[in-house]
Amino acid sequence: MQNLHKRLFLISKKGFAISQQDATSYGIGWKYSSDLKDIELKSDVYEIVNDYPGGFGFDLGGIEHGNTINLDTVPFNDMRKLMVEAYKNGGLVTASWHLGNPVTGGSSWDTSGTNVIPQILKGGAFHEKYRTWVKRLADFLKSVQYNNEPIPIIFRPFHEMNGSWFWWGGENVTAIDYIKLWRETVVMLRDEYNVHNLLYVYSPNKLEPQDDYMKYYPADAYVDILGIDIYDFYNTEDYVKAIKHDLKIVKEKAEERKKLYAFTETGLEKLNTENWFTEILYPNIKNTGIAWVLFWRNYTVNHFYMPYKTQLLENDLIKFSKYPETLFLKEVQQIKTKK
Ligand code: BMA
Repeated sequence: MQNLHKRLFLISKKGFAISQQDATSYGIGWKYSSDLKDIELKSDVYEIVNDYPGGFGFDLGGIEHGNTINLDTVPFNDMRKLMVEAYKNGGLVTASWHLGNPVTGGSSWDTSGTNVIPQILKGGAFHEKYRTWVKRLADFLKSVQYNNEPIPIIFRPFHEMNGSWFWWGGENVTAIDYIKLWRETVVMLRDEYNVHNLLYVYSPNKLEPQDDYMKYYPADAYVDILGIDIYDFYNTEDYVKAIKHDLKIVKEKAEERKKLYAFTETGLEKLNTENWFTEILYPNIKNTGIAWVLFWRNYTVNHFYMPYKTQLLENDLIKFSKYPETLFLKEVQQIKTKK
């Protein structure tokens, strides 16, 4: 883990790793298949810039149920291979966890079960169930191995907790309960289930005027990296303002603690704004000190965040990829620590 941490530090000094959720799992018009022998890893980004993203995001939602595929239909067996490939090739591996609601049995977005957290913490009626869920998560995380060692993974659970769309956030919880859930989960993973291949990321959503970035912060001992998720909802002014304002706070809070920080999710769905990468995003993230920026997934022509061949921003992505700070895989893999 120290090695990954050092690499992230070195990356943040050079620029930021351009990353994408499910970059190699699927894209527009294709899906990874383990049946195809010797298939080169595919990625929409690769088709355009002749290089893979420097970071690869995955989502573990569904592992808690013992499912064989995640909530976005990626088989966990494929995910494991793709994570190992990413690591072998010198890329970063990040994982979010859109876990279900343990009390109602619904999804992450099911906020109908009131006060879920106290019921799954120690002493709660659903605690044993939650323990089983964390055990399944732990088993998977430990099973992602290269040379018989679990690979280092940047883990970003319970994200966007300042919003109220997930059962673990906003109006559905108290900050105290959220913090307890985070800490209990970390302790369970680390001390009970022996998971030692994670760096933990705290990642609120874009700050609303009343929001305090630190409100749900579980404490320095339970967090390795600070982050934030901000999307452009076709409101450039608002997006740019939020990036400037929020990243400044993230940077400040991280630097006070000597921690790394990142732009943990962003994007413009359908990429319908000319020169979005070079003119809107880049000027606002250059020189900020973030270690990576993660674009969301390329699922369908109505839900994608990186250009694919012939898409409007194809050339803009090429231009963006040539900037010194935008680190794709070939650059990220050169950044090594001395052993
Ligand atoms: C959301 C959307 C959903 C998806 C979820 C988890 O932002 O992309 O379609 O299920 O992330 O990946």
